[in-house]
Amino acid sequence: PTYAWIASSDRNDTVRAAISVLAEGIGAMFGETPWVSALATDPDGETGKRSVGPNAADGANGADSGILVGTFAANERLREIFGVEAAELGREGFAIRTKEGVTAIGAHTPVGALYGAFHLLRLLATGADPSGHEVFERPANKLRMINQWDNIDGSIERGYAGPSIFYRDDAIDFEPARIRDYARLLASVGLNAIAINNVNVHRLESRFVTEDYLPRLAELAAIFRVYGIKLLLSVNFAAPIEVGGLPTADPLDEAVQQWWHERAAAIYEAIPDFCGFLVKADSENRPGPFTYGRGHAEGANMLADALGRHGGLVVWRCFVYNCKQDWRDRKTDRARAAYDHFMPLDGAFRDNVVLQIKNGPMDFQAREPVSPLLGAMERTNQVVEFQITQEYTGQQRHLCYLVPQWKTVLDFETHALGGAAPVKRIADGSVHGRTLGGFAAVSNIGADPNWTGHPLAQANLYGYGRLAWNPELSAEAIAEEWALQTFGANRRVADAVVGMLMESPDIYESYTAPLGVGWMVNPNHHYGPNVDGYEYDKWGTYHFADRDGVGVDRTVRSGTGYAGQYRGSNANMYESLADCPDELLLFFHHVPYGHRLKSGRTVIQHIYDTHFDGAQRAGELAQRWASLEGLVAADVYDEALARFREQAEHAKEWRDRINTYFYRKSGVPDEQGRTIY
Ligand code: GCW
Repeated sequence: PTYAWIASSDRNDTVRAAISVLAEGIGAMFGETPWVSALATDPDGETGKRSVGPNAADGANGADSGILVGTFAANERLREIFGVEAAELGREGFAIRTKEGVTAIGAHTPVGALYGAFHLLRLLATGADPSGHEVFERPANKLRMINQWDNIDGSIERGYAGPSIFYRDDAIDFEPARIRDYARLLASVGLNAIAINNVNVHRLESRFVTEDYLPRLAELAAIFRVYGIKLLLSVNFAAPIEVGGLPTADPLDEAVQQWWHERAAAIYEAIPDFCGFLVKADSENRPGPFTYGRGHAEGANMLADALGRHGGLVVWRCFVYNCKQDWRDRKTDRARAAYDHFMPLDGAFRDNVVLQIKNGPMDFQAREPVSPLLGAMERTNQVVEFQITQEYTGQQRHLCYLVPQWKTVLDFETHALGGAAPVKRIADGSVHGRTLGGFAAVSNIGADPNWTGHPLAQANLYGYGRLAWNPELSAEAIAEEWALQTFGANRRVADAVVGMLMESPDIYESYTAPLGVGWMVNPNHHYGPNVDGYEYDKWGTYHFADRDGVGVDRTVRSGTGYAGQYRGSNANMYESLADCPDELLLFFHHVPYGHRLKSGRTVIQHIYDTHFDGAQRAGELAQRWASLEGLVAADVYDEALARFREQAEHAKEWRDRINTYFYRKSGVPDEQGRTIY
């Protein structure tokens, strides 16, 4: 289709952003940029005659088709087109309808219109019939957050795509245009909140809550605001001491409370729509309320009271565990920790506190069970936390499309309230009638020109946003949307890319740690194989492999009791050696190498087979990508090819190290006699 014009009666930066998104997008797709009505472009709104606005939308100029976009309040024509149907859209939803050449995008708020604009582009890029758009959408989740683990020195904790776009050399230092592009990118998939600094809050970042930094942070907030994205800050629980000079950070101390109240007031003075604080407390050596003999609820509520009067939130992370576990202690289990710490506090948190719970009980491994804390608490707001950055899944040098993993988590039936309670319904708040909930995820972007290092890793950020908006979308549909929008309407490229994305998590899992046992990476940086890297480390995260068997006994009967944290049939399924799914076997059970899986293979043969197979398929990924030479832009092609080649080589190293380790431990030869060193 060609769109001759775009019109709106809104005089608002966000609707203006929607219009430029449409104009640019349509220009890029169809080679002809529509004429934008002056009313819609003039920042002062004093335009008068040149405006076509709603009149053009009446279809007065016959053959010319165009787009009418904006809020119902400002556009009478949109009210007429959608009428009572608009009532269902909520604050961030939108409707799109094409009739007689006019495509109407209507919403109750400017950001709804912006989401609608991006959706129209998505429809056009994915080949929807342009003459018959009829869409009503609203997001499933209220909070759709991204977390930056960026530090003020410009580094990014677990960042694999270059330095930070926000900071440089111990200063907040950014190019507004790049930040605007990021805001637009996040809004294009409907994300609406960003925590702008690492949850490990270091010395200078602890001062972000002071006047030293608030003016610059306000500039960032202003850029994001246009795209409907609100700012959060990660804060240091000990800031009253480290920044405020107080002798304590005890949440029940009045001077401490007063200090946070003053900080909150100053923040809201600078950033009136500030979203809130993100807090990692009493976790991995970060300070927290435990120091003062207080609990998480007392800590979180104190901050919640400071922010609450301004409408702010406290997002409190549940990644709390003993990182100094003694290897002789077979009862302490990191997997149990989040549940053990937080379940007893259900109902103790203020309404403006949200607990942020990692998707699994450990730490973003390629395979983990779903955190049993999700859904367990009935009277506490919860968001599920994913990791888009590929810390344990190949660090954006290996291809690992994470959306299938996230789908598995979201569809997991928790059996809360007796059933029909998958994680996605826990996160959106509907199962327990919570008004606050949603998704959080650690970003995978940096200053690399392509944002994510591996060009195909963009699909993970895209997919995260799409799932946060609508967790019913399939991993494949999301991959296809992304491929068509990224590489253009070339079926051959899209099919190849979708196929590679969809197979990638299985390939990655095949050549890395087997059967859900996890870890087996090099300590600290977490890249590359090291079977015993953490086994004899002080951070002990164990697999207990010896000459007889491997795996962690987390049963109630003879192990750590972790399996008992699940509800109903889930507890029984994981407890039972016979019912535990193969892919999680070693997470829940310690078994001899000769143990037979449901697949019919022994554990040891499974390890050999999957590692040979995974490494081979990793090699094929490189060939499959190579077959697209000339069909995708040369720079993207080259960048990805280099990474696919590295993955292919590195997968062989993984294969050999894992196979060799288990061959030498067990003494059991490969049935097929393949080379194991
Ligand atoms: O995944 C682990 C990382 C840490 C991280 C921590 C967390 C920000 O290895 O780098 O710290 O989790 O989630 O807090």
